[in-house]
Amino acid sequence: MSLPNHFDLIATDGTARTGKLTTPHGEVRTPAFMPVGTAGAMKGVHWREVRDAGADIVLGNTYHLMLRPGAERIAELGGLQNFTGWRGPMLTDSGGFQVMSLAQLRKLSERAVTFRSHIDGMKVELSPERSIEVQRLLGSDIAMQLDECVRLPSERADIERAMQLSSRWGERSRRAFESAPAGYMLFGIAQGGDVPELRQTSARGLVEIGFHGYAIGGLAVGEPQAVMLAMIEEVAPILPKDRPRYLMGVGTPEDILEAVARGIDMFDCVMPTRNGRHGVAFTRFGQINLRNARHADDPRPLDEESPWPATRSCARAYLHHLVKSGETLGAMLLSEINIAYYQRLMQDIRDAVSNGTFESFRERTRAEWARGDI
Ligand code: PRF
Repeated sequence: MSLPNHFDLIATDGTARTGKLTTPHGEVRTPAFMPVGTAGAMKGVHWREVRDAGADIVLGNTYHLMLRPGAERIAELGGLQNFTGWRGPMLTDSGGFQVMSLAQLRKLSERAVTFRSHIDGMKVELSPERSIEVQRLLGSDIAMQLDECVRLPSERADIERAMQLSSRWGERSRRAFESAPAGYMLFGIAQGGDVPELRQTSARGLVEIGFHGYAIGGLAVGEPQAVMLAMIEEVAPILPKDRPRYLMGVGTPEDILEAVARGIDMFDCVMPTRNGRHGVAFTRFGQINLRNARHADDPRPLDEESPWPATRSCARAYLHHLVKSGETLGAMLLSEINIAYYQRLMQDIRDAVSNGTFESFRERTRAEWARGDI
């Protein structure tokens, strides 16, 4: 039986789309970028700034939150929104990414993945059913199915086995989600590595099961950008046009622009905050490494035309100084500046799709990035 649809497609421009996803905690304008707050916190950035920057939705993580502080505890404290103070929509990842990223700490079986906690070494079992239960305890607006993400390059046989396991786990996740209250959503995740045929099989299987939305996983895991884009082109046409499509863990501003051009609606990535902590700013002129000595005497802001106060007003020399001295504020300002840059990019993308000018926007933006910092 097909699930209710909470996504409204507002406009399309070629294959690019803009729309609105309605969740129990508010609306999400798409294409959307979801900043990552893995353990219920955006690293170095207050929710206020995340909201002011224009983010409608943020991401949390099942694996991390179930270990600490624990899903049952968060449920007793009124769910993630009450617990963290972020009042808007939240999407939680299922733990499927940790199957890859914590490969040394886990055992995989048909039934479940068993982790050795990276915190205290305790054994924790995560089955598709437990992942859904945890995500429901967290009060997540959008839950993700448990899947197995594999690194690339990998042998075709390993990619196929993981894809098929992910399909079966998708079915179990869907069954476990049946009793969820109205308005809450479950997304399936397509796997299949860099093999077009496996990507298609995976996507068809998910559509057959039926989800509120569809994610593409297992990309941006070591393959060249051209391969990632080719895989999106295999999967997107198979997915129902009226449902949201989410490319997991992507990416650079350029990846996002190219994926939107191929019909993707949602993204998440640690890049704005992680690169910010490492002294790198995202700007209209590409990435700028503030550690570089050339900024030491530069009184200019990163971008004097930016609407974001820190981007427009902080001297590059000051940011350089903060980063070089290891001041916490340097990481905070750059993380905030980067989140604001990503959100501004998404707003510009949405406007361009609405106005039917996405192609010229894409060309202009790429030319600006290519020109570089001057
Ligand atoms: N699966 C899950 N989360 C993810 C991924 C995936 O494949 C990726 C891949 N880029 C990021 N996050 N569950």
